[in-house]
Amino acid sequence: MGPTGGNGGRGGNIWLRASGKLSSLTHLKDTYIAQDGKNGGTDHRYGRNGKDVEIEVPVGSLVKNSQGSVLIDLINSGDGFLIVSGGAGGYGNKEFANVDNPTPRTALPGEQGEIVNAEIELRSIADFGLVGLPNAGKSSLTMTITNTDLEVSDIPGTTLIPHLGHITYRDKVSCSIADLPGIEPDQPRAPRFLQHCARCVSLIYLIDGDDFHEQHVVEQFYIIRQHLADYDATINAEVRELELAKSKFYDRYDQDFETNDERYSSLADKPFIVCISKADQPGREYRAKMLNDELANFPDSSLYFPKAIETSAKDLTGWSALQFLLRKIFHFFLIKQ
Ligand SMILES: Nc1nc2c(ncn2[C@@H]2O[C@H](COP(=O)(O)OP(=O)(O)OP(=O)(O)O)[C@@H](O)[C@H]2O)c(=O)[nH]1
Ligand SMILES: [Mg+2]
Repeated sequence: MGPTGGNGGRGGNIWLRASGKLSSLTHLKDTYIAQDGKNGGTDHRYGRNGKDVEIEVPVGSLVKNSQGSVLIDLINSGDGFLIVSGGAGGYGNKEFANVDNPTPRTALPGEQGEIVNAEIELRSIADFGLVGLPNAGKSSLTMTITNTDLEVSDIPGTTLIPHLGHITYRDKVSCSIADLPGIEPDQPRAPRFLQHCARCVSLIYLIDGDDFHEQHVVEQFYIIRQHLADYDATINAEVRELELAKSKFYDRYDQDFETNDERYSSLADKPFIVCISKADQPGREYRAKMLNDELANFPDSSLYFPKAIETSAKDLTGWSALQFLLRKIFHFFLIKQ
C-alpha cells in the first residue's frame, strides 16, 4: 500500500475589524503573520486550517495599499475586511489516485500565503473637532463637557493623539468630540492630524483666553483658519501630483485639473463655532469683546453662531450653553443629511 496523505490545511487569513471601543492606532504592530495550515495526515486525514488573525482597529480607519489607493474605509463598528488571504492547503496523495495508480506518491505542497503591505490612517468619526493652539485648554474643555478622563498639563503639546469624548443628552442622543493636538502657530505645513476634522459635522475653534497669552485672541482665530485652509492646499498638491502621474495624457507643461471635486472642499469651509477658554481669568470681558467684534464682521457663512462662547474648565462657565449649542448644530446637520 502506498502513501495515504490527506490534503493540507489552508493558511490563516488576516482580518481587520472596526471596533467602537478603540480611538487610536497605537496598539498596532508593524507586522502580523497568520498561522500556517497543518500538514495532511496519514489515512487521508485533512490538515487543520491555520488560525485567522483578527486585528481590531478604530471605527474610521482608512486602509490603503502601498501605492496609497484606498482599499476600504471601515466606518461602522463590526465592519470587517479580509486584508490577507491564507494560502490554499496542499494536495495529499489521495488527490492523485486513479484506477491506473491507486496509491500515487505524488503530492503538491500548499500555496504561499499573501504578503500585503498596507497603511492604516485614522479619520475619526467625530461629530465635532476641537481645534486650537497648544495649551488652549482643549483637553480640559473636552473633559468638562464629556466627562472623559484626559491628560491635561501646562506643557504645550500634551495631547499627541486625538481622543474622543461623548456627550449623552437626557433623551439618549449622543454626539462625539475629537480632542486634537494643538496647532503650532509657526509650523510651515498644516499638521497631518487635521485629517480628523475631515469627517466632522462641525468644528469648534478654541481660542486660548489666558491673560498672558503670546497671541492675541483675534490672531489665534486667524492662525486656526490659516492652518485649516493650508491643510487642504497640502492635500490638494499631493492629490494633484498623483493624478498627474496617473494621467494617460500627462502633459508636464500645461495640466489644469478641475478643483470643484468633493476632495478639494476646504476644512476652512466646515461649519464652526468659536469658544474662548479660561473665562475664570481676569480681562475676560475685554478679550470676548475683541473677538466678538471680529466675528460680527466675519464674512463667511460657515460661522454658525456669531459670538464666541466663553468657557472655563475651572468654574464651568459656558458649560451648558456649549452643550446646548452643540446639540442644536448636531440636530440641524442630522436633519439636513
Ligand atoms: N485657569 C484656567 N486654566 C485652564 C483652563 N482650562 C485649561 N487650563 C489650563 O491650561 C493648561 C493647558 O490645558 P490643556 O487642557 O492640557 O490644554 P490643551 O489645549 O489640551 O493642550 P495641548 O494638548 O498641549 O494642545 C493646563 O495647565 C490647564 O490646567 C481653564 O478653564 N481655566
Ligand atoms: Mg490636550
